[in-house]
Amino acid sequence: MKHEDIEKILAELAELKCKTGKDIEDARVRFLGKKGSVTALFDEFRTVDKELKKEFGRPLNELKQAVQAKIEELKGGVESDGASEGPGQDLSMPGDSFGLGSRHPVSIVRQEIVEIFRKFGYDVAEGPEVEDDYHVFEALNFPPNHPARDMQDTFFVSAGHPNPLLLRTHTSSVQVRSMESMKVPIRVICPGRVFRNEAISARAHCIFHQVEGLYIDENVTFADLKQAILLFAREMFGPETEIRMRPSYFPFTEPSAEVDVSCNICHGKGCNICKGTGWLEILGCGMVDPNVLEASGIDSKKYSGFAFGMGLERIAMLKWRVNDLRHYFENDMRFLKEFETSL
Ligand code: 2U9
Repeated sequence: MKHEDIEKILAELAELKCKTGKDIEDARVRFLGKKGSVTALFDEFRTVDKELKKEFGRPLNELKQAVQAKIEELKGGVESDGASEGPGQDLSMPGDSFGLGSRHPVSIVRQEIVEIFRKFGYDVAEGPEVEDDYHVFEALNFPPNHPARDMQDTFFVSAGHPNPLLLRTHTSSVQVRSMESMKVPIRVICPGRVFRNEAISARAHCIFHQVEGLYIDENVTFADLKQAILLFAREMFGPETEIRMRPSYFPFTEPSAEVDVSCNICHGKGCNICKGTGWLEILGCGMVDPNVLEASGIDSKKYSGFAFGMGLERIAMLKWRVNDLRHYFENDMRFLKEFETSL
């Protein structure tokens, strides 16, 4: 990638003259179309190393803006080219363009995670955000008086019913539906939006996104879980990544664990990102509790399984070192534009 490539296009742009709407559209395609010269530079940009990204990110974005501005300016200047049906109307004029925009960082990490598990042979499943108590709590072994079932923690849509409707607090309800509808072996990954009645702060939000996974077959062991998580962590955070597991508790898995990855910033030496520990927490997991298998009609004597879950905002915060969760929900263009080249 060279600065001359950018300058050449800028020179071409300065010389650009268009008589008709068609000329403008042709010019737009020449610069910004799928095979356009600016698009080609953005494609090349994706493959260059970090240092060059720093050097070329801003000039490339400025180039794109200059082309878009010039096209808009030309559109304001041309007169009807005679192809119009009535006086003062040129139906061949292209519509106003709104620019391409870019993917949201949470969407970028979701796609990355889903692609990794798709490679491992997992299907992708989605389910309703408004769920019933049975699929969110009952089938997942939550006792009747568990705090998550309280109005303090969960948004209820309808109450005073034996199986009230509520906004799902995790995507585990989607895996329950997969267990009901699919035949074992089941390998499924469930990305989605979840809701919890939390006060909004830098570290918590009432809406966030999860990816959860479930694997059920004969003879699935904790060793399989550990290997799946290790392979995922190395695909996601780099081949040198190590994992460690700490015992934990969830109503739906037994035994349960929280998983940390080695900090890829200080490589275990301790820095302010990993708070001096050398480790970063990324997900929770465990062996599916036999009660959960039985509730969905799966014979827990014949089959076993593992499950895991992670918060996407948390992973995105670690990936881009963003220290306030609220940035992901405010749609401030200055924040979103930072991810224009991370497609
Ligand atoms: C079924 C059985 C078991 C899903 C799991 C976790 C552990 C977990 C949290 C990570 C951060 C939620 O986003 S978070 O707050 N999740 O730690 N989730 S095991 O277990 C299941 C799911 C479905 C049928």
